[in-house]
Amino acid sequence: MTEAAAARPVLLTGASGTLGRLLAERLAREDRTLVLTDFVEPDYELPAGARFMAADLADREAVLRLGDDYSAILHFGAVSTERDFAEIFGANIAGAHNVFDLARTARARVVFASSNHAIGFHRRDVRLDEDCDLRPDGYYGLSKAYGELLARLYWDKHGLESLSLRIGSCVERPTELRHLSTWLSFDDLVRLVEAGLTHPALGCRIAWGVSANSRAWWASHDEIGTAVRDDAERFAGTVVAGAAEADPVSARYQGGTFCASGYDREEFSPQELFGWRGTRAAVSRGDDS
Ligand code: 15L
Repeated sequence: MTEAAAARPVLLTGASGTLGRLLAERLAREDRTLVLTDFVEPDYELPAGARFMAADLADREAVLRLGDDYSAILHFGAVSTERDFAEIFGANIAGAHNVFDLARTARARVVFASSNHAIGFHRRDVRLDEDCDLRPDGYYGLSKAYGELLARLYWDKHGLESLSLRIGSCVERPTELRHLSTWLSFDDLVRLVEAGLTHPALGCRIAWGVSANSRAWWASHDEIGTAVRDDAERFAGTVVAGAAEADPVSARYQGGTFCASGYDREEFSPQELFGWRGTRAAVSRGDDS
């Protein structure tokens, strides 16, 4: 980013949520102006120099009225759990579209809070790279997959830079077994977002939003994703099994309870979506077993 671009404000959507508050407080700096937005007023004191503008992300006019003078948009506003499609559609799908259009107008880069639920139907015994297949585990995960693809479209067609962070479980400390694999510490979240704001050549990238957990299911290759430091393992003695372990579907897949919500298949879904992949790899190795 040029110096002039760095001096333009940073817009944070979802500023009244838990992660929004954390980011507002931790990213505030003398040389950075934060504009915070949400449909409800923040219930905390705004950091020095920050200002708040209310907007419902589903309301296109309201989003476009937020102005067009931003160097970056941190898009953390969304319905953050599984809900019916209409609710997810407004805030997360129409909302992401509105926010990416605002970014286009502003020529701002986007740091998009994606989620592990975009890939939740991969089995827990499979270790994934960033370029794994999208396997959403509900309408919420589907909306995050949509956001990642929107980022890719706007890069290919409009040159809009973005970082999609596929966030695991961003909580103060791990409390359940699944978190030993999926935990993202608050400090690591701030590191990842700060890297998204300051990286000189962001391009269009996806990074796992997960700490350096010994039991992680996700292998980070991206230089931003590998900058995390914490490890959930130090909490291993204090976590409990949790709801995700009590149900066979939740316990089998990475998305946990989100996978079990509304699940009515008789059998488990197969790990392989494209059977020929295995066949082709075996043939090219000259392996006919
Ligand atoms: C998410 O994306 C959700 O927003 C959060 O509520 C947690 O469920 C988290 O994923 C998780 O997978 O633990």
